[in-house]
Amino acid sequence: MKGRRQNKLGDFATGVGWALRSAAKEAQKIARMHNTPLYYWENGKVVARKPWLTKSARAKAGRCETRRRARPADILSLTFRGGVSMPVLHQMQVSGNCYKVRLAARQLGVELTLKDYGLLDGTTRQATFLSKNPNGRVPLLELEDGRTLAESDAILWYLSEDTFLLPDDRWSRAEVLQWMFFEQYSHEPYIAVARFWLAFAPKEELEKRRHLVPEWHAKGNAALGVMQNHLARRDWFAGGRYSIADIALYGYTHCAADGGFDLAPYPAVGTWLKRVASEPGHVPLDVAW
Ligand SMILES: N[C@@H](CCC(=O)N[C@@H](CS)C(=O)NCC(=O)O)C(=O)O
Repeated sequence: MKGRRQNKLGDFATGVGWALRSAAKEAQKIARMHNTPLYYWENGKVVARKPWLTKSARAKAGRCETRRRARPADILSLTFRGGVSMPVLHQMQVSGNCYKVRLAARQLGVELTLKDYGLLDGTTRQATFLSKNPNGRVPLLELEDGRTLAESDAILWYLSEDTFLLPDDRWSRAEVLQWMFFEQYSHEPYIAVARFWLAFAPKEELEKRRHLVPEWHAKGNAALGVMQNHLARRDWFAGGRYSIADIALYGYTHCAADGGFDLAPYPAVGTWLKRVASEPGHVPLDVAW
C-alpha cells in the first residue's frame, strides 16, 4: 500500500518536473525571440537569467532589473504552459476586440482556452454569460480562480504588464493608454461598428441603420487621419517600440475595408500594418488557437 502510494507520488513528481522543464524551454524560446529577459522562480523568488545576452548588455540589463518587478506574464506563461492552469478567453472568432487578446497572448506565450460565442445568436446576453460579464460582451478573460476581466484593452494591459509589450517608463505607459483610449472612443465605435453592420449583420437590420453609414465613415476616416499623421513621423504608437497600443489599433484597422473604408489615402498606416504583421509570433485574425 505504502509502496503504491510512493509510486503514485513519484509519477506525479516526474510529470510535474517534465511539464516545468518543457514550460521553461518554451518560455526561454519566446523570451529569446523577443530579446527580453526571462524570469524564473528560484526558492520562491523570481530571478532573471539571460545567458544569450553579451556581457555589456547583461550588465546594462542588470542595472535596470533592480528597479523592476517580476514579470507576471512570464510567470503566467510558465504556469499555464506547465499545464497547471489555463485562463479561458470567452470570445467570438471574427471580433477584432477578441483578436487583439489572442494576438497579444500568442506573442507573450500565454496559452488560452477559447470558449466561442455566436456573433448573432445573443448568447452573451443570456443569464449564464451575464453572470460572468453583466455588460454582455466579449472578450472576457476568466482566470482559473473564477475572476473575470472584461474590455479588450484592460485584458491587453493585464496580460502585458511587465513584458516587452508594455514600456517601462511612466511617459511611454501614459502614451500607451492615450492610444488605447483613442481606439475605444474615436476609432472602434466607427470602424468596428461599420464592419459589423456592413459585413456581418442581417441585411434587413443594416437597412434600418443605413442612414448612419456616412457618419461612421466620416468619423472613422477622421481617426485614420490622426493615425496617418502620427505614423508619418514614427514607426510605432507609443514608447518608440511595438506595444499593446499597436495591437489595440491593429485589431480593427487591418480589416477596415470590411466596413467600407479605403486605406489608400493613409500610406503610413498601410506601412505600419505591414510592420505589425511582421512582428515575431504574429497571427492573423482567422487563426483560432
Ligand atoms: N469595449 C469593448 C467592446 C466589446 C464588444 O463590443 N464586443 C462585441 C463583439 S466585438 C460583443 O460582445 N457583441 C455581442 C453583444 O453586444 O451582444 C471591448 O473593447 O472589449
